[in-house]
Amino acid sequence: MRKEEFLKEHQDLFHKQVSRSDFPPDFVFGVATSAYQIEGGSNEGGRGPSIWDAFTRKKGTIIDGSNGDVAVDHYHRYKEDIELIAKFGFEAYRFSISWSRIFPDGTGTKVNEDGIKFYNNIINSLLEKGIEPYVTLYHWDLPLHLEESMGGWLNKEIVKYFAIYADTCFANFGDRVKNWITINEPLQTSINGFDIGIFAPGRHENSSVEPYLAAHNQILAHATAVSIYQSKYRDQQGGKIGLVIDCEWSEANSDKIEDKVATARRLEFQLGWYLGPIYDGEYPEIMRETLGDKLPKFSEEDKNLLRNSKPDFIGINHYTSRFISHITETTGGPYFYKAQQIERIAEWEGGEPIGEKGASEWLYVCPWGLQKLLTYISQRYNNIPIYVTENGMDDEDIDAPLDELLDDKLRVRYFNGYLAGVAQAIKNGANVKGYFAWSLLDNFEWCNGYTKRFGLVYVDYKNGLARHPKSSAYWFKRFLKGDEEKTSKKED
Ligand code: GBH
Repeated sequence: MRKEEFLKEHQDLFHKQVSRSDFPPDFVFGVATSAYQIEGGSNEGGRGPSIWDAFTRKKGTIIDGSNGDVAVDHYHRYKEDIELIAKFGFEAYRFSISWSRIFPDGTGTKVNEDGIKFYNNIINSLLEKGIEPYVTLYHWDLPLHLEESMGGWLNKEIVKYFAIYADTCFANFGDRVKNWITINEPLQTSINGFDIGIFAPGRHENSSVEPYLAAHNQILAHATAVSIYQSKYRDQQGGKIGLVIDCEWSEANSDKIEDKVATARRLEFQLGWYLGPIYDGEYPEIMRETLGDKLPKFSEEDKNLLRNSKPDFIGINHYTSRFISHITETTGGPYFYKAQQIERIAEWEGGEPIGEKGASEWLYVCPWGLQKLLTYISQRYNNIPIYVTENGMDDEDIDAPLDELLDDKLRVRYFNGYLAGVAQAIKNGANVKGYFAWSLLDNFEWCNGYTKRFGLVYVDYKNGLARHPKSSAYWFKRFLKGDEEKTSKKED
């Protein structure tokens, strides 16, 4: 791909000054987190263990040997954290509920009232400040008992337990929570959990089968929860429910037909794998052709369920983009990539990186990718309402004077560029309803432990987990409060 030509065609979003007025007035701006990454309090309030508690204890799984036992202690500091969300002017907060705080062994036999109380406190504190809660039911922290006793997502019985858990959350919180997300990034559970094995439960032994089974059961669990919400709660509570898919943008590496086909295939394997069943009642044709019997089948009953449980919106988690080319040699490497026969390229023709690099290996700053992704989803899936439920970048955890650590210039450029991309996608017709920055706080970044920092707010791990807002948090504040504050240079 030739950079000059490409960027001429897809305008350079970094140089647009984006403002709140580029978005519809009812567009929602929020900030996001997830339970295991921030809560800590792992043995408090009756919480049962999750697969991440067990996984982080295995040698070699987490780069710095850390875990989420304390994380950033949001369990005790949620009030302070909600103050921060309010201070920067966010209108919404996306967080996840830890399943094993509600049902310590996951089975739904005994509701843990302390868990209910904890999330009631969070929801009520948010509403007091006028912040709309967006609640994810599952952000990867499966109750350990469900993994150990029955194989977790590999066993179809999990659908039943997820349904009880979801129902319990709707019943307890749905009078105040109007936006529900069933599952976060089922792709990551499938691939990193059951093929590559870098996420809990860390399996890779049967990677030509298990990822597809784990995906299948997540899709059915999602649909069952939607169906419960829509039949039992929606009329009374008046909320909406959807799921969150993660997707990089894929751009063909050349005009060669095989590269274009590989790119389309890649998008089907990321988005279509989940949105296909949910919208069309079936996996994408290319997946069925490629995987044959390895891909589970939906029964008539399943199809009926899928037909009658269409989500109200789709959440998209998006961070980065890649050029894709077709390969014929697929020896070695995770099964998933073999199944797609793709090469994922992070360079322009000539060797320059596809974008500035974040701290994570996989993260390059390419705002045009989000614009293209939103347009693609709108066109491919019948103009469904979309929320960008995560978007952000990370810095390395380094030792430097605090004021330098807090002045996150690249992150400010990232948000400005990606938001300009969202605004452009909306102008071009995409039905985007809201945007959530990832993440409120530096936190436990899964297999990277505390070595990568995605926060708008710096957390000082060496000094009592003190919170220090970064420049990007103040950037959002000015952006969200609009022109009235733009004129005042003062940053409190
Ligand atoms: C999100 O996933 C998660 O929802 C969130 O919890 C997390 O903190 C955030 O990302 C930042 O990582 O090494 O090339 O195989 C985004 C999906 C999953 C993208 C892991 C990168 C590794 C890609 N991410 N993936 S690679």
